[in-house]
Amino acid sequence: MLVRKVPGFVPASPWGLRLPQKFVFLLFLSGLVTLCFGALFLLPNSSRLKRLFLAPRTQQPSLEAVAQVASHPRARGQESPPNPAPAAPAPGEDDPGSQASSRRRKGWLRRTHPTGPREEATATRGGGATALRPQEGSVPSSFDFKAFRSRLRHPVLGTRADGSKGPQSLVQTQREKIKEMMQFAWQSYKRYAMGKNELRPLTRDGYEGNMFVVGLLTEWTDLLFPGGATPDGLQVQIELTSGSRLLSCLAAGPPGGLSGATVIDSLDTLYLMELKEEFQEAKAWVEESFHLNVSGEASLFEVNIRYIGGLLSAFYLTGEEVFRIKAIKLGEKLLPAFDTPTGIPKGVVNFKSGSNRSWGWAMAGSSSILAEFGSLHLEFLHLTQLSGNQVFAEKVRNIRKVLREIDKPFGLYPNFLSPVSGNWMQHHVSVGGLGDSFYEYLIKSWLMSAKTDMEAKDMYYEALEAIETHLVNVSPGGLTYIAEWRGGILDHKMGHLACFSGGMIALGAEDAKEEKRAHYRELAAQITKTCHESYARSDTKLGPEAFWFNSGREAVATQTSESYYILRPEVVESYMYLWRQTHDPIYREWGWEVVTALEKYCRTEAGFSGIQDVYSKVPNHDNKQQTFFLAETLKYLYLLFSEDDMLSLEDWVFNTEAHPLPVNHSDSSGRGGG
Ligand code: DMJ
Repeated sequence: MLVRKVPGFVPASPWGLRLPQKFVFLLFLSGLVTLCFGALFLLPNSSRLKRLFLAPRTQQPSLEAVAQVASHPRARGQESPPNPAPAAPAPGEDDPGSQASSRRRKGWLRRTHPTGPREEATATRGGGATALRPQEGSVPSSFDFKAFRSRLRHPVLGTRADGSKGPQSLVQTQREKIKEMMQFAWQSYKRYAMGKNELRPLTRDGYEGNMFVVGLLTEWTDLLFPGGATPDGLQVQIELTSGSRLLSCLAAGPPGGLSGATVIDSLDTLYLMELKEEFQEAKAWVEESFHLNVSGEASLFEVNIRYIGGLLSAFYLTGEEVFRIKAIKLGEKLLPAFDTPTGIPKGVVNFKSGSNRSWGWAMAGSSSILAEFGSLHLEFLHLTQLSGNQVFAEKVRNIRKVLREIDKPFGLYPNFLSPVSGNWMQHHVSVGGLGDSFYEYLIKSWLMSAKTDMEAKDMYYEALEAIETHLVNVSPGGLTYIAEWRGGILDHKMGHLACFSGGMIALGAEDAKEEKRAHYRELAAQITKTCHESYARSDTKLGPEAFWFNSGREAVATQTSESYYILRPEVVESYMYLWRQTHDPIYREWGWEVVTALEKYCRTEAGFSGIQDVYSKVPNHDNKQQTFFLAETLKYLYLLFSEDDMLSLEDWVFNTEAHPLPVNHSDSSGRGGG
C-alpha cells in the first residue's frame, strides 16, 4: 500500500507509535524482562522452574545427594536443607554443643566427605523386588544427632569417677592393660592385614574368603574338603554322630565380597578406649576403601550384626555421616533376602543378582535359622530411624508377627523354620548356637524401645519360662546349665555360645514380675558360675567350645573336637552384666583370669590367636584373630573394669556383636518399639 506524505503529519512507526512512545514502551519491556529473570533466581527454590530454564544435568547425583534424598525426604522440594549431623564428638567429648568441645574436635576428627564411590549411588537401583529407591521413604525422617545426644542420661564415656587424680588404682591399671591388648590386636591387623577381613597372626597375613568360619574344626574341614575348599565357599555345618552325641560345628559364609570386617567391628571399641589415632585409621579406611559395589553371596545375619551394627554404633558415637550412609546402603543390599512367601528372610543374599537362598546345611536348604532371622530387629529399627524409610522396620515387624502367631511346642522356639510355609522344620531348641541371639533381641528390643515394646517383653518372659521348665538343669555337682532340646530329649551339654545367657537373664531380671526378679538374678549368677567353671576346669583357664554334664563329668569337653577356644566373648559378656548388676568383685576377678590366660596362651608375636585345645598348656594356635575378639571380648573386658556409666545400660543396648545402639528415649508412643 502506498502511504502518501501528508504535510503536517509525523509518520507513524511500524506499530503505529511515535518515537518517544516507542522509547517508553521499550524501557517498560526491558524492566519487565529483568524482573521476571530476577524472580526466577531470587524466589524460593523451585526445581520445576529451574528445570524449565536450566540445562538438564547428565551427571549422576553424588553419594551424599542420593543418601540425603533417601534419608531425608524433607529435602525433596522443600526450602531448607536437611538437618546435618553436627560435627562428631571425639572420644571423651560428650557435649557436642559446647564451644570448647567443638574446638577440640577439630583437632582429630575430620568432617566426613564421603568420596562417593559410584556403588553407593547405584546400589539403590539394583537388587531384587524389594530394593529401595530413593523416593520410597514413606514417612519423612530427619534424624537430629544433637537432640539425640542431649537426651542421653549419661555422658557416653561416663564421668570416669576413678579418673586421673592420685596414684593409679588397680582397676585403672587393669583397664590400661586391656587397652594395650586392643592396641596390639589392632596394630597387628593393620600391619599385616589392613583391609582384609581377618588377621592370621602366625602366617602374618590377612584373608577374605571363608570368613566367619567360626567353630569349624580344621581337621574336619581338611577331612571333608581337602585343600580348605568348602562347597562354594559358604557355610557348612558338620554334624558328626559319635555314640549318642551329636557334635555340631557351625561355620558361616563369606560376607559377599565385603572386606575389612575387622575394621568395622573395631571402630566403636577403639573409640571407647580413646585410641584416637587408631580410630582415625579405621575411619579413613571406611571413607576411602570400604566399597559396597561388591558381588557375591553374603550372610544376612553376619553382615547385619558385624557390618551394619558396627557402622550404626560408629555413627551414634561420632555423628559422622559416612557411617550412617554406608549402614543404610548396606541395609538396602540385604533387602532381597526377605523376598519369600512369608517374609521370613533366607540366610544368604546374592549382592549381584538380588536373589536369595537358604543355607544348604539348614534342613537341606529348606530352612531359615532362628538366631539369624531373629537377630535383625535392633539394627533394622535403627536403619529406619536414620533413613526415614519404613521398609526396614516393616521387615522385622513381619518376622515378629510370624513368630508371635505360630504354634510353639511347649512354648519353645525351634531353630529351623521354613521361609516358604512358615512351619517349623525340626524340633531342635537351643539357647546356644542357632537360637541364642533371638532371645537376646527380644529383651533388648524391649529395653531399646524405652520399655514400650510390650510384645517383645511378653515374648521374652514367656520364652524364658519355657526354657526354664524344659531346658534348665542342675548337675549332681550343683552346677546350673541350659541343655539342648531335641523334640523332648535333652543333650546335657552347653556351648560356649550359650554362656551369653547369664548376662541376658541378669539384664532382664529387673523388669520381670516382682516375684520372679530375685529368682532370675540368682539363675543368671548360677549359669555364669557354671560357665566360669568350664574355664576354671581347663589347664589354660580358657573355656572349651562345648562342655557336658554326664558320665560323672561336669563342665568339661569330652572330645578334643570340642576343646578349642576361638577368642569368644560370651563368658566375659556375662561377667560384665553381672558386675554391673551386683558389683560383686568376683566378676572382676574372673575377668582378670581371662585377661591373664589370653596373654599367656593366645598372644603371639603378631596378634592374638585362638587355640585348639584348652586342656593343653602348650598352645596350638589356630592362626585366626577373630573380628569379634576386637568387637566383643576386649570391649566387654574393658567395660568390666570401667565405671557403670560408661555406655550406661540406661542409654544403650549392645547388639549381639557388642555394638552399642541407643535406647530410644524419645519413644513414648511405641513407634520404634516393635
Ligand atoms: C558373635 O559373632 C556374635 O556374638 C554372635 O551372636 C554369636 N557369637 C559370635 C562370637 O562368639
